[in-house]
Amino acid sequence: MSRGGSPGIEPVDGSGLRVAVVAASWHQQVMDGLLAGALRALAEAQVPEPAVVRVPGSFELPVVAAALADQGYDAIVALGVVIRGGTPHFDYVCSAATDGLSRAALDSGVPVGFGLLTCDTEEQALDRAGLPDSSEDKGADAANAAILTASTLRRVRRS
Ligand code: DLZ
Repeated sequence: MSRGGSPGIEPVDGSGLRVAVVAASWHQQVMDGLLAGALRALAEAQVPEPAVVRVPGSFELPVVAAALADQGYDAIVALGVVIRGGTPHFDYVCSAATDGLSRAALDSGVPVGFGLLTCDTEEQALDRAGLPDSSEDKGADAANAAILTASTLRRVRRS
């Protein structure tokens, strides 16, 4: 997949932000890469001690993201991977997770970084997981987007 159009987000100063990461557990190798990438990006942005909460599958991401948003976090990073398996499950899980994460962000006003990979094959997901041989690091991208948006919202709400 091309990175064409990606804004190349610069890390922001996250030292004053409370951030929580919610991560699904299906497809362990991919999830290990996504979670490590997100935590690396948060550390580079000086975010102090991000909370990490695991859920079983991507379907469970929204309800926990919404609960974390209600607990006063400034930004949530949601991580998961759904692999198309020739069953309708793929479409149901993807749309439930996507719609639910969007709703959690809009209802709470807390930005949710969208680190949900929806791929045809595990190889595609591994290539985006921020592992040594990957071409993309979607966990880091989601973390950077979440803290950049939290910082933008602070500025907008002060103006
Ligand atoms: C059921 C299911 C399937 C088929 N595939 C995935 C997947 O690829 N990635 C993922 O994160 N979760 C999957 N799940 C599990 C659902 O997200 C959910 O955990 C279960 O349906 C239980 O609610």
